[in-house]
Amino acid sequence: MKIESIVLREIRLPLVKPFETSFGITTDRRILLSEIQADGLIGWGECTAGEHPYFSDETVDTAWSVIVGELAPSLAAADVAHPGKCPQIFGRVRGHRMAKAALENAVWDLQAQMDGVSLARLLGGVRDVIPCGVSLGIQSDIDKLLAEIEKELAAGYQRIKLKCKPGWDVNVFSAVRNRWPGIMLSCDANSAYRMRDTDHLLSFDEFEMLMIEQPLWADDFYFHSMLQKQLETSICLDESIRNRRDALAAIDMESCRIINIKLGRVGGFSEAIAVHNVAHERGIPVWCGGMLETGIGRSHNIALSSLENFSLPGDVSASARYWAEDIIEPAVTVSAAGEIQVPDSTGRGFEVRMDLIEKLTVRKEQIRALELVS
Ligand code: OSB
Ligand code: MG
Repeated sequence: MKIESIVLREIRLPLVKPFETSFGITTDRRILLSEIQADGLIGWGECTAGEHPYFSDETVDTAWSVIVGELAPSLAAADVAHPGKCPQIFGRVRGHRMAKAALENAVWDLQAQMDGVSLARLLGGVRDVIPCGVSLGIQSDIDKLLAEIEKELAAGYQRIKLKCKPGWDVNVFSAVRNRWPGIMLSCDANSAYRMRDTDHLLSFDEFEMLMIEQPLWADDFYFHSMLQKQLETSICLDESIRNRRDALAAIDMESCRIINIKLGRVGGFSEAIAVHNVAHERGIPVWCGGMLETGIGRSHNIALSSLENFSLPGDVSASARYWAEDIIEPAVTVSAAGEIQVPDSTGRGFEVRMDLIEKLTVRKEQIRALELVS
């Protein structure tokens, strides 16, 4: 494909309710969108970098700078024979995986349209529907959380994940388990604990959760492995897994028994598929994480989740849980069985609401392939 132009935009979108994790509260999102034009078609990407470098070291601003200064010029100058070539095209740039994913995923979206197949099919997906769970942020009190859980279970969600941190953990799990002894439950610490908390973490076992996500340092495998040896509950790694090699190391060291795959965190669809495949070969189930995406990132998450080894409910849920108005049409909805239908129409399977995006845009920059040649 011959890329003609790359448009970057920043949009602002308030969440319908604040989302609190062990590293902070998000109320309004700043979201970087990429729009790549080639052969009369447009592919869309979404950068999952946050407003602050708290989940990862990338932010909307670092991604913007690296895309404009490095990645977009390299992509516009390259002959992109297949979207799987993107990691090689971006290979000189170290790190900045969320920035890379914002472009690579748009190229996959374009390729699916060119081939006249669904994005899910292009990626090798086999599922018609994907199982869904929800990630519930830290609340001001337990009763509020119980009311949230009640609502999400009634909506059909198959798994409840509770954000936790010291002071918002066993007391909360205990209240939830008392009320719902049988639900599929997990927790996510976003690396809020240390090895000195080992005895405390071992006390989580009594709540029979499906997994404990990223209890320790964001860059660690060794101490997670030490912890997993003592813990009955499976550890799931999120932040620690940046690529296929990390997944292999974590699996071989038994640092986790489950892996959360996020497109941005691993640098795009190519690496996400590689992580999926290596986990599949070793019998480690995966699920798709979320980063409070708009419908564009959400549609990419749905396509990814259609791969065979995405056998556990992910954090990909309905648009209305995040946004009063999503920027795609139709918005993402979840059935009473807690499933999202994987679109089988061409490309990502959702229309982009250009009028709304224009209205929400606060910053825009265009990189043209021709300008680079001259
Ligand atoms: O660790 O999974 C995480 C949101 C922001 C940053 C990190 C995480 C999350 C979530 C939200 O858990 C998942 C969602 O999009 O619903
Ligand atoms: Mg997580």
